[in-house]
Amino acid sequence: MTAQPFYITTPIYYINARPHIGHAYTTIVADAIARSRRLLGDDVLFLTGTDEHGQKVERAAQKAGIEVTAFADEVSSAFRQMCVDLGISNDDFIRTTEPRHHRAAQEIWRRVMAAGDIYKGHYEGWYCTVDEVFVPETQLVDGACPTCGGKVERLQEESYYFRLSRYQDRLLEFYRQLPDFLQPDFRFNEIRTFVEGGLQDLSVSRTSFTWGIPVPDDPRHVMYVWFDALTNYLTELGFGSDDPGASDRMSRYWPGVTHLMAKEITRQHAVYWPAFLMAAGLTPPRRIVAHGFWLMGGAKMSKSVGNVARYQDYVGVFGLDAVRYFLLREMPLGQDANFADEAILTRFNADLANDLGNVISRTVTMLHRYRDGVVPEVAPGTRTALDTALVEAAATTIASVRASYDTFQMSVALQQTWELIGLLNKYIVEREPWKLAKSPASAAVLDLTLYHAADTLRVIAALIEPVMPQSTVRIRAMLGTPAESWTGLAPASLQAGTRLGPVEPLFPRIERTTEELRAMSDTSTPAPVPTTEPVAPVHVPVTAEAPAAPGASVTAGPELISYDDFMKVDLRVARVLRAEQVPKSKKLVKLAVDDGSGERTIVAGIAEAYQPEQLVGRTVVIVANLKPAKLMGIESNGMILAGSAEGALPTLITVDGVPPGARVR
Ligand code: ME8
Repeated sequence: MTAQPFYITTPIYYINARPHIGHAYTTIVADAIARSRRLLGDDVLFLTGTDEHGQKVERAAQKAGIEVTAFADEVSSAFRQMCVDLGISNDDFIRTTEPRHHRAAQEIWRRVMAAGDIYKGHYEGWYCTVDEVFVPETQLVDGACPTCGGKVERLQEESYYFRLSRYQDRLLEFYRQLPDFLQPDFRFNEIRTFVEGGLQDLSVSRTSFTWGIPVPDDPRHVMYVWFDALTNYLTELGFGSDDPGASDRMSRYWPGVTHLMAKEITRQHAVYWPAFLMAAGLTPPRRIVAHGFWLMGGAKMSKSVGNVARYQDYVGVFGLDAVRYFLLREMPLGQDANFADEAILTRFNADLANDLGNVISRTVTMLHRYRDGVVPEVAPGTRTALDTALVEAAATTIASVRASYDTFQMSVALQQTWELIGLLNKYIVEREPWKLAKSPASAAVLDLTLYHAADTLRVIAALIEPVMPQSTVRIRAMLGTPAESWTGLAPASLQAGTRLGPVEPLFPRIERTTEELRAMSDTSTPAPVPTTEPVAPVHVPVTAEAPAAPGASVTAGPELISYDDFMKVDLRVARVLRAEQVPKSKKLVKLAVDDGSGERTIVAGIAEAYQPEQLVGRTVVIVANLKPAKLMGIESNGMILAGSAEGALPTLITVDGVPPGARVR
């Protein structure tokens, strides 16, 4: 089967200021869509770039006291860098100041002119430079721009006009024929209503400044920035060039394009752009997808207003995949969402550290512990209803995630994937592999459980790949499984005998208050170095025994002890002075701790969860009166306490601010 072409674009961003979370969002959404299409075997072309002409940019350069082309180079490169920083898989980055784009914009102008749809006139009216739009007097709100609320200016100049008024019927007919042209539906309805209300001819050139593409044969005029900018989508395909490959590229990728953007520029894309194309004898784009706004403090996050969050700060604190996850999960397509530190922190710790991170470290740790790090064989006919239900849920999730991507509902796709993660967690809790491991008679059920847990994780790793590509690579390294596409993705197909890699913490919990986070993400300060607390660390007794199951029942459980018995255990606060990995041991770390009365050595089984340097300076809790024991030839004097979900890596119990030697009770 030959690959289907799939062309996707972001808006090209104005370079009046640096990129923020809003631009990061659209670019990440486009990236996730592009990646999903590649996983489905499509021939993807993914374009982003910068929109560099117009009065807004010219003024921003003047304000910065920099020559406009140098200003454009500098700010455009910040958007290019954003793509690198965010792991964007764009195939090209276009700048409207490039000669190839000048050629394309002038070519489309000539065609529209030749069709008789551009004529010279005189514009007298209002203009909003922030939005780069002409605002009819009747639409002013208290004398200000109805979109951004900013000041409008009075213009009075000679101008070319595009005969937009001629296109009302053709546009409405086009909309009728493509009922999913603009998503979501309610936005499409707004656009239809706007066009049904009648269209006025559109001013498409300016004479009062020069930072733009000259109008062919009349260089006193520069093209209206939107006429110039929209053409970028064709420039990419070689439109207007004499490149012999251009017509093949045009027929391959046009008109089957998906233009992604936020809602404020749907009119330009769904009304003006199709009309310009019709006038030039070209087919309008196939699809427009309009998402909502990220709000900050209730208002749209905007470069022009200045209430922006820097993506760099959040990537620095949470890591790239976590930011990508948050943005795509938090905003359902078409709706606005609030950008708040609390929400990111909550999602990070709940969805990533607790749900996903835990189930991975649990499963991989148990496979290492109980099956020497090798995926076991499943004996035929041993699957029970519980296993079948998990396999079926994985198959359903694959289908539903694909369907959600088809309609650009990434937030729904992630929700569906997290439901599967929840089911997998339940499956493990129900099976209690740590109990099965204690009885040789349960070996086959344990094999089955570990096999299906690892297999479901393999499916989950594939499903999150478009949004969290780095995490997918890391999960596969732990599972020992190869990259795989979405075309043949199916549950219960993990190869028995696969050797797992070492377990590593994927999303260490972040133990910070939102105030601390706010200070870190303060846009006036440079991006801080990430200092995250590692996830789930364990308690430290190094025994061959599997730890007790969580939530052991009190009635059937161990004997109750008296207060006096409890007080026999001397729990003390200690501070880690030095730490080093015990040679030839995967699990052991040798620690020198200050217990308030002096220094002592403790050997702890936490090497898989912590790097030695992460331990130094930590204030931990130790059992101070444990009989000394020799571990790998080193005498250990005590034990460090940690908690861990069954099968997961340990998290140290820390008591920051309490001095060494203090009693814990
Ligand atoms: O409009 N929430 O460029 P622009 C969500 N050059 N998305 C946001 C956002 C927010 N608060 N702020 C910005 C232009 N965006 C024109 C486009 S295309 C031919 C020309 C994103 O720099 C969103 O994609 O103002 C929005 O549509 C785009 O940035 C606007 O970028």
